[in-house]
Amino acid sequence: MVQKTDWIWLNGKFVKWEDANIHVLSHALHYGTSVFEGIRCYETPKGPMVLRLKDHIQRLYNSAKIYRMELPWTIDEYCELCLEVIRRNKMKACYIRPVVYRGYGEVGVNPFGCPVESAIAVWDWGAYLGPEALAKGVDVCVSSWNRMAPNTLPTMAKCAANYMNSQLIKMEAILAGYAEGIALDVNGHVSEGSGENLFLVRNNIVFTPSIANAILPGITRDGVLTLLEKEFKMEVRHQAIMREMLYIADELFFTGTAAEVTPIASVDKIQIGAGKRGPVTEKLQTRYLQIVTGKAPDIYGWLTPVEK
Ligand code: PPE
Repeated sequence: MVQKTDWIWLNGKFVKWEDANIHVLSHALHYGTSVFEGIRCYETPKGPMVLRLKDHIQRLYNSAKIYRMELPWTIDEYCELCLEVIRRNKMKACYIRPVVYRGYGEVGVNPFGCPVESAIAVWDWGAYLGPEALAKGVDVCVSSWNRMAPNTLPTMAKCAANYMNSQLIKMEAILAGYAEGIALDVNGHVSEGSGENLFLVRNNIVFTPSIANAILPGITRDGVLTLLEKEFKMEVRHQAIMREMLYIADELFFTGTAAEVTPIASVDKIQIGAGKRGPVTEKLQTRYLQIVTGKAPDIYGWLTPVEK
């Protein structure tokens, strides 16, 4: 169970964790009318720092815009609210979950009669794919489920409804004994994990599915691309990736706010490279974690201090 914290921000007020409730006839519950973010706050030598706060809130606002939901707060005001939730709960490090949804109003598919509401919660969240995943890598499968086809559910919106597809991928993987599943897109090209973007290294070239391969445009993906291109001077190709490229990769890894940089040891029981964290993955993971935890200078301006 999620470890409770004291306060949740709900529609303009701070309420006790146990009082942060909504009506069972809320539109979001019946029709998936909700967009959200997942953000990490790291403990650093200069106090708690939120990673890529404005980029996440910008994506939240983009998701809301796609679904015609209007918010009364500016992006800067909403960022400040996230920081205030962390302060009130006195968190040193945490996961931040802002959610924007249609609440209680009318019933029926038409969402326009339901109010746009929002909540921000924080909690402690450790390694996403298990405690040993970051060092040892995870065993994954290719899912029998595809990611959404274009013109169905927009994958650039981080909408709750998309995560029904993620849940099918995740449940199938778990029940088959894997840590995670990789979904292909509707054309059979590699897309992403149920909650992570994917990278592949082969002959010193990095490959990652393009935005058109039904992925969420990950903010960790963006950060990792910066490090690979600017610092490691590696060639990166955003392209359609064949399933079999996974099997013959030298290295494979997931990226995500929750997953950070997680190596993949095998796919469909085929060992990837040496079957453990590869050299590029290790270097990247180390550099990424050093920046986000404030052990290396924040040269890209990724961190926002929580304390005023
Ligand atoms: N794809 C999907 C489908 C996804 O859910 C995430 C984040 C990513 C890619 C990576 O995006 P980014 O976090 O911006 O680098 N998944 C979030 C939620 C996971 C959950 O179980 O909840 C996360 O990592 O916070």
